[in-house]
Amino acid sequence: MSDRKNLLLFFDRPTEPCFMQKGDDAIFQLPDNFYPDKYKTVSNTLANRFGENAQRSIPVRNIALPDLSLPMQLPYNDQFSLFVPKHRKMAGKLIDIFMGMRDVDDLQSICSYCQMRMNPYMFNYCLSVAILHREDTKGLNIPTFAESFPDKFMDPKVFRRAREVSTVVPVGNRLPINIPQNYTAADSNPEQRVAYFREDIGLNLHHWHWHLVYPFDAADRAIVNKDRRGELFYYMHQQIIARYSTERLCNNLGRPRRYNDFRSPIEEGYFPKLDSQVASRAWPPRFAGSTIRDIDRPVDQIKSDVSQLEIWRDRFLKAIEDMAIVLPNGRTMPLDEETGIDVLGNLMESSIISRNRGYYGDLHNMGHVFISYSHDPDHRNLEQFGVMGDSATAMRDPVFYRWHSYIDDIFQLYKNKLPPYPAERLDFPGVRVTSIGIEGASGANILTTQWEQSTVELGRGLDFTPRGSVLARFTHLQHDEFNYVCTVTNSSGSDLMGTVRIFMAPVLDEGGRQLSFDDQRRLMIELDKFTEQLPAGSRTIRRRSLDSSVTIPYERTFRNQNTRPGDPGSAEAAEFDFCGCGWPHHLLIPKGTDNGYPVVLFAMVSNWNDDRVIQDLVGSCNDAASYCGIRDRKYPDRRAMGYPFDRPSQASSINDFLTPNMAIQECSIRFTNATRQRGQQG
Ligand code: CUO
Repeated sequence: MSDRKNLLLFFDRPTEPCFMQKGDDAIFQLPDNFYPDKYKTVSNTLANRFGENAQRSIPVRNIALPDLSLPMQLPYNDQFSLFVPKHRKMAGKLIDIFMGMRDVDDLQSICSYCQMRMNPYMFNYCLSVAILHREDTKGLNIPTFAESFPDKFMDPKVFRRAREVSTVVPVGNRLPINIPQNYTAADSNPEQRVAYFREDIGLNLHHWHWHLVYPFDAADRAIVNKDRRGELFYYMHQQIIARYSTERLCNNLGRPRRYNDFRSPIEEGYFPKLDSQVASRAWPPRFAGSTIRDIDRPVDQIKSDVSQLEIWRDRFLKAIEDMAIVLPNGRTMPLDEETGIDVLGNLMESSIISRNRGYYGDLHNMGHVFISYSHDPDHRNLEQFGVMGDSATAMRDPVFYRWHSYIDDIFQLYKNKLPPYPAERLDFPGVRVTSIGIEGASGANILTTQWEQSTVELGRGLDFTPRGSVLARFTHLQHDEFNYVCTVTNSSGSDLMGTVRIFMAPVLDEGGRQLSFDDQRRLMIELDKFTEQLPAGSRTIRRRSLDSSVTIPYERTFRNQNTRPGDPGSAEAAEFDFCGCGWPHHLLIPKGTDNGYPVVLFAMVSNWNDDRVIQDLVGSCNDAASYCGIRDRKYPDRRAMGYPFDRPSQASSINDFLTPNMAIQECSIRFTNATRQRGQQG
């Protein structure tokens, strides 16, 4: 049986054929018939040439190949998008093939065959999904996508310099290459003020990883049909919008305007300044004032009219109006209080568990597709899609947030139909939260942020260059770590368990006026959620910002394949692989302002008996569950995601909303325009 760890070698230098060196020391020994035609005549020479230097030669089993014709249809050098229906089908097929391999040896064989022939982006995606979901590969840690395909995350100038460095300078003497900050547009473009957020490498990795953990399509329904998946789609993206809106407010910009009129031009342009190394092409831009147009691209098998989007949208609105959806058999199914949001989320994502794909169509995905082809809707210029077409790059573009604001608005229409939570569904009798506050580096209730520089490894993604580590240094937002301090009184006379829920929201709108409670509620950012014992009497709960249930530690966002804990297969490592999904910790706190940006901090302790989900959590990664769920388990909170702010309320202000088990505190976020190196604490 071959070592399953070898599978990870397929992520190394994705366009170099796998008979060349992979990883630090290995080559795959291929059966003759596995060599692509262009190499067949020299297969012996190649095997000898690359085999000589390799310390480890991995024999590949000669298996009967399954029918690969569908995934093979995607040209090697094209872009790959989960939002394009045809690509989704091809990927679904390839995932099924990978999932269906009898054992690791067979999987390795099929991978070595596919790696040299198939579109590298699609291959990488499908193999990642398979490794995450196969029983015999659980616990293997797929490398961070930014290392395999750094070209999706950074300025292409870096690669030229990286090639130069890796060719000229010996390993060990190489200095990191600087990636400039804010290189995609001039400072005079107001949208540029939040480029640090949109173009953050960790943020885009999180989004890519989220969609990897929640694939749309596979023959094995279990891979797709995860607990409350549709609701999580709504909630994770809702939180993106709340967070981005807050970043904008900190930077003197209005909240994102919904993209809801498909006939009017999109004001914001976006010039990505990214190159695809696989396609040897620059990512196409979208000019300011572009309008989406009917798409007819035979190569991508997409023919769809803008009016189709409007039809689907109207069906969603009708379903929410009626609080019932139409099923394929013509009957209706009510959207109830508990599961309605999940049903809507699945319809909107249009995965295979959508209740009626035929009727509600593909609104969310096709929105991405229409926008990403607006520069070449009929392929007359032979251009590929723009960044909105790829989950690894979509969040770079301002229009992403306008589209998702609209999607979110549709979900909110449904939430608005639900009755406000009555006091008894908010209160926790006997439990009183007497205060919540922040112990920060600069004093009580002050949060502090600045820039930080970190490095990411490029060596694994630099195909056809000399080997060895090449680091790129990039700049991102960072906050100083802090503690939440919450005092709670339990006067019930007996010990209780509570769930502490911590949120934060802006106080003022773009005009400097007090936000209405309904607006503020929609801007609530989840910071943390945890279970706590509440012995009779009073106690002070201290909780570190680092332990947030929405974020994953910095090291996991940018993890290096070589520096992971434990051996693959160990319990420690098993907890690791799902965990690439999670909000990057360095973006936990919005940027704030030089003078201190006012926010309200909110804490609530709810009754754990009403929240808890009984399940065994041993051996699962559960530290970023709020936005990502828990692998193979139920979502670990029975309440609606976003509770208690997921529904409108009759309260006129946040003060008015509070029950005794809640408390608020005005805080401020102070930004210092200085840059420190990672490792220095401010
Ligand atoms: Cu994540 Cu639209 O779903 O990008």
